[in-house]
Amino acid sequence: MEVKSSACPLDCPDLCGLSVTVDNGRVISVDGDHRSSFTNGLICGKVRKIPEHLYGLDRVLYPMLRKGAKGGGEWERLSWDAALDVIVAKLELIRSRHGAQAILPFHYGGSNGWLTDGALAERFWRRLGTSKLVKTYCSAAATEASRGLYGKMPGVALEDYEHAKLIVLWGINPSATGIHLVPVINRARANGAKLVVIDPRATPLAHKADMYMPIRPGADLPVALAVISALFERGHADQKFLAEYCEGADELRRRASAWTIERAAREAHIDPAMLDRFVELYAATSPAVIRPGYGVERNRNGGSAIAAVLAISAIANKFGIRGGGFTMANSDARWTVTADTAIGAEQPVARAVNQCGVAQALETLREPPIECLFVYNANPAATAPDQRALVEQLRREDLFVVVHEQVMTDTAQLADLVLPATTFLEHRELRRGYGNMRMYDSPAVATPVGEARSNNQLFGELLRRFSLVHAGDAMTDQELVDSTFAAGPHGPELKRQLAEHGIASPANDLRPIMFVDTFPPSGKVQLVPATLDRDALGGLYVYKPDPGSEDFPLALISPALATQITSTFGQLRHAPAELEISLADAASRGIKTGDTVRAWNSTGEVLCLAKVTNDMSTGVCCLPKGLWRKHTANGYTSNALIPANYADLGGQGAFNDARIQVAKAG
Ligand SMILES: Nc1nc2c(c(=O)[nH]1)N[C@H]1C(S)=C(S)[C@@H](COP(=O)(O)OP(=O)(O)OC[C@H]3O[C@@H](n4cnc5c(=O)[nH]c(N)nc54)[C@H](O)[C@@H]3O)O[C@H]1N2
Ligand SMILES: Nc1nc2c(c(=O)[nH]1)N[C@H]1C(S)=C(S)[C@@H](COP(=O)(O)OP(=O)(O)OC[C@H]3O[C@@H](n4cnc5c(=O)[nH]c(N)nc54)[C@H](O)[C@@H]3O)O[C@H]1N2
Ligand SMILES: [Mo]
Repeated sequence: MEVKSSACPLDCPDLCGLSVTVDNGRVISVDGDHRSSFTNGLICGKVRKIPEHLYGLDRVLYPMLRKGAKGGGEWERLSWDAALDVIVAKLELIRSRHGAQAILPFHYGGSNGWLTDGALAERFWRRLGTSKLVKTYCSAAATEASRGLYGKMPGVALEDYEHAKLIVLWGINPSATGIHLVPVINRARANGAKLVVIDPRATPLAHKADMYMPIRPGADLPVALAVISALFERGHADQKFLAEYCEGADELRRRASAWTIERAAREAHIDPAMLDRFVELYAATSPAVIRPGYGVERNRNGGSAIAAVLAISAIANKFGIRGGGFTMANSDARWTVTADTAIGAEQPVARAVNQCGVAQALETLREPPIECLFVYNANPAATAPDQRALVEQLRREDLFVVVHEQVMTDTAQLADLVLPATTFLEHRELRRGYGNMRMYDSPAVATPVGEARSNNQLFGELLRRFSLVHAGDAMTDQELVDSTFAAGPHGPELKRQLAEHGIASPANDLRPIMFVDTFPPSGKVQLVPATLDRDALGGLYVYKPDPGSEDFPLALISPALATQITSTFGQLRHAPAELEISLADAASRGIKTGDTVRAWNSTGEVLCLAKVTNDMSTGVCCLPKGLWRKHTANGYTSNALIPANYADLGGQGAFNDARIQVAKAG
């Protein structure tokens, strides 16, 4: 037995250092390590159980070619050589007929590591000249909004929440999605901090909060604007700070002025007296920190809502003190190196395809049509909107679907060709955090299962077979890591820290104080940035009312499960899906816990079990993201109820904006 160091590159803000016990190349157990004081030995239950993912029955072991009908489950085992021959022949044929734009790579953050996400795959697609996937699953609206207001400015370090006297969790559920913040919040509360939670669902921390606002999904914008307006009207705005560090304060004040506390509270279905108390509590307390989560961005108003929430800290000037301000995932503000240098190829002009509209793109794009979908680091059949339409497209005989995967996901099951992928314990990975601001370089610690190959092995081979390797290209993982660190001004320093300590920190302070140690790169906060004002669908800070109708009155949200990372590890879940519904909505429909219910709208239909719970506000239902098709009675999940609509900024998927009806299944 040996104990080896690794780090978790899954899509989670916390980035845990891991200590892995390995026997003869096989992972026996995984535990947290203590290289980072933030994660400090604590890891989640899902990664602790990762041997079940590595060595389970669903693991893809060999390249497999479809026999019989799509999705029929019959496969022919191929050698890697034969599988690569199939890919080359097929891509060459499509390219000769239509050009490379008829090929669409589909990928997201299955692994957030730079060697897996980007690197040789990205170089291959760029040099081949395929259509380009626009990544809009997550943080697209939030990134546009935070960049627009503050530029690449680091926010409050999660460690520093310990110093806050008021913590506002706005559409975020750290008990599931970033567990290391929970003990920090607990310590702050032991020191007298107040906790406010704004969420349509009573999360574990909402139950403990001093103030809990069960907001209507998509109504964050009016609430934030009402807070802004009240801060101005009541003399809580810091005029000196606004004059010195902000532009657009008068214009924001004007746009917010339509939203009184009463009007916003009515729109958001919350208690106006509580919202009023929140304004006074926020104005009176320092340090006060706001942590907006991804619940805020995934609706028609999401970009404007994030912008308005982030503006609140500036209006009242909660900066200038440790633990005061806000935190968004602004990781690339912190690292002076990027994956771009390792990619080493410019993005050519290419047709852009929004990943949240992939079903529609497959259905409607012509000149050229998409004839190959090449999937890796993602499971779109379970994670993209409009699942019914996407599954139909994936079944198309004239669409060649390649899936490079660790396990037989819903997407892999519909593929023409499945290729076995290594996990992060079986390949080297380089990863920086987007919450916990650390970096790890973790070597492979286990022997790959079956014939699994890493993304760089696969795409390196494709680069060679398509004669797309240029002289001097970084090809091996070592060369890719070296070229990453050779580029940035602090690359050598990061490399030195990794070599000496196995962990690296950003060049600037790990825990900067906003507007003391870090400032917006342009010098000023743009409260009504011209770029966003131009780009925001429907206008920046303009509220689009609730899309609920008599036929489809219930808002459907699909937040994260504690037991999975989106759909990752879903093969290990045996429990059927449960649609959470409020007491009032269940009673009026005669629904009890354990009943099979039908949830539907004009996009799709789901048959699953009901769970009646006090945790859901009236008018809101929840069916978590990442469930697999096997978890419901009719093979469709919440994504079948989510139309391919976008938020107002960034082409962000509006996952939490669906409206549905629910009835007891007859
Ligand atoms: N265990 C686990 N951890 C994860 C993930 C996972 O799947 N499982 N996923 C990772 C990824 S990819 C991401 S992006 C992050 C996401 O992490 P979070 O930001 O926590 O996102 P969600 O869980 O989607 O939603 C957070 C909360 O927003 C609420 N919400 C929904 N709609 C609205 C709304 O309109 N307004 C407000 N105010 N709240 C709303 C939900 O009820 C939920 O409690 O977590 C990462 N960490
Ligand atoms: N209903 C609903 N759907 C949502 C959301 C929502 O709020 N509601 N939120 C969205 C969000 S926040 C996100 S981030 C997306 C995530 O959606 P996806 O990007 O599809 O992420 P996962 O479901 O985690 O699937 C990642 C897959 O990549 C594979 N993988 C991991 N590492 C590697 C590797 O090294 N190589 C290869 N080839 N494969 C690998 C894993 O086995 C896994 O099957 O889902 C979105 N979908
Ligand atoms: Mo995400």
